Amino acid sequence: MKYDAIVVGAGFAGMYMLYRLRKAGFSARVLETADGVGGTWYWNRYPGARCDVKSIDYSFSFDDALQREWQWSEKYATQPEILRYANHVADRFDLRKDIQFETEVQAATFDEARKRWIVKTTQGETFDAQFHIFASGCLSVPKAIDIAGQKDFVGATYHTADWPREGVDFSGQRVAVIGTGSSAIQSLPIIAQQAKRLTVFQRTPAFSLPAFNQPLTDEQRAETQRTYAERRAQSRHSLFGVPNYPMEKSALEVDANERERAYEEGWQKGELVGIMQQYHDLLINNAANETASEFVRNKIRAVVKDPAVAETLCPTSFALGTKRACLDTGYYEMFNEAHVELVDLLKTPIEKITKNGVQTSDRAFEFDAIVFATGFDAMTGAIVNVDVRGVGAVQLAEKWQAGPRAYLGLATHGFPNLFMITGPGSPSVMSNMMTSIEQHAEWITDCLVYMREHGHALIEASEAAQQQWVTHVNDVANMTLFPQANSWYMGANVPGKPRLFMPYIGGCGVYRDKCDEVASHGYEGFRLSIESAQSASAG
Ligand code: FAD
Ligand code: N01
Repeated sequence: MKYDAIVVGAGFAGMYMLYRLRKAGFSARVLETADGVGGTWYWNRYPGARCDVKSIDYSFSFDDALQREWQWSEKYATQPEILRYANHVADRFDLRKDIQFETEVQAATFDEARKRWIVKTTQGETFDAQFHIFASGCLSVPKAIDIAGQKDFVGATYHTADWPREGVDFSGQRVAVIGTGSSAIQSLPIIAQQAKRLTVFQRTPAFSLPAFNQPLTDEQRAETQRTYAERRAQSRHSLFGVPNYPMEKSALEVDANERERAYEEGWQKGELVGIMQQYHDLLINNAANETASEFVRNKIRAVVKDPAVAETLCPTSFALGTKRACLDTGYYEMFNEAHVELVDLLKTPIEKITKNGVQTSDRAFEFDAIVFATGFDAMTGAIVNVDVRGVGAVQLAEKWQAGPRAYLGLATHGFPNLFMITGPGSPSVMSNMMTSIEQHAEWITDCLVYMREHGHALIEASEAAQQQWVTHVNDVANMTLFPQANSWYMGANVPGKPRLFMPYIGGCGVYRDKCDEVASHGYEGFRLSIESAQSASAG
């Protein structure tokens, strides 16, 4: 079957990519493993799953009517509400007719003679397309569980990123949760309400801030509608894809009382950027950051009644914000409940999972259920999972063995006519992903239109431009505290994965300007060729 473009994935990125391609007159097929749209929000159905960017920002901005007709019910929408939104978008723009569900892309090979991508699925189908576009997600491949004995356990096991559709009732059960990242921190307080006994296995404590989630009032909704255009414009030109707060001062140029007042104001906002955008040097200066980190630690100490448990929950091995912070509702309060226990794996590591539970270096635990909240093979996992072969049949996974290399995070040398949405080297996971997804899908579509108008059949990132961009991405990261943390941004959560800071931290606005400049200079840094490709015709 021939198309202009094959798009891998029907999350928000794949859906919007399809919308733009169709609007520009390209034929496209979206291939999706799941049996529905929504990506992240299709798979992550664990109790308590919500967005941590305000719903009014974590939504599409491209269609004013869509923006006006969809009313979010809460400051941070739940997973079911976001999944309903994804389905609404699919229906509203009649996207499903070009999405093929229950279809997993297994291999994509660039046919050099025909200048086309041959895409094969696990189900045995083959597609033929001029362009191959990854919209396969940055957090869509759960990290392989690296704890021995998982198969020996006779009770039930769950992964937060592959949660049963029908939900799970933990009432009366002895439950273990392994991991204390965002997925765990959102789900634990709800699991605690059901479980007879809950044991939290923590290796590295996370910084978590209160969401202060609440229903949106009619007045708030009206205000959002009144200011939406301006708000969206600010987001597009911001640091993190949401409107910036002004950051005029250094944390070190004010006295402790003023800092305390500023951090408290940031804390009360109930937002990831609330504290981090009080001062301009919190992500670049360890001493400045330490003032904010200690503020949050003191908040933990004030809530958790047992001082030893509180200290165990206080992160000290990385700076606030350099591993993705979490937003919670009642996480630290939960540790004051008698049936909740915290196990510090830094003191007593897990040796293995046993028939009846978990064996640490000093104790055997028995459980009815184990929840793995152990995270993802982030940013590159879904791309290298596909056997992608470019010029000279070189495999992308092999080429990226020492870490991903991409020009603007959009394309990679040696793989012509292949694009990535929110790929490594773009703001991606450092931003409100909706802002970044829209920007990439629009840029890619404009590029394809340009190629069509100028008779170009091929586009490929040049090695020199890619090298320059990769160096710039690293240079900017190295100006910050991010590389000091063992985070999934660095690939540090997956054993054997190369360590380098994968997203671009220069800011969404700066990055957008760079992408626009590249386009306005005739796609500078890309090699465009007029060699003819076989024309695509659907069917
Ligand atoms: P995804 O939503 O991950 O969709 C990718 C799709 O590709 C999936 O459906 C997958 O099945 C499919 N796919 C992958 N490989 C293949 C293949 N080989 N063949 C066929 N199909 C394939 N970001 C924010 O900005 N704000 C938030 O509040 C936020 N909350 C999050 C909460 C959770 C629990 C998680 C895990 C992530 C969150 N994120 C958040 C990040 C989130 O992933 C993005 O916001 C966004 O949903 C990504 O959309 P996407 O379409 O790029 O990828
Ligand atoms: O995954 P994580 P996540 N033994 O990697 C631990 C987005 N998201 O699914 O840090 C013991 O953050 C690991 O410990 P350590 C958001 O971008 C958003 O929670 O490696 N423990 C860590 O504690 C987020 O950042 C929301 O020492 C092991 C945890 O498991 C990203 O997705 C909600 C272990 C994994 O934490 C990923 O979040 C959910 C082992 N062998 C997700 N292996 C929102 O709130 C891993 N761990 C919107």
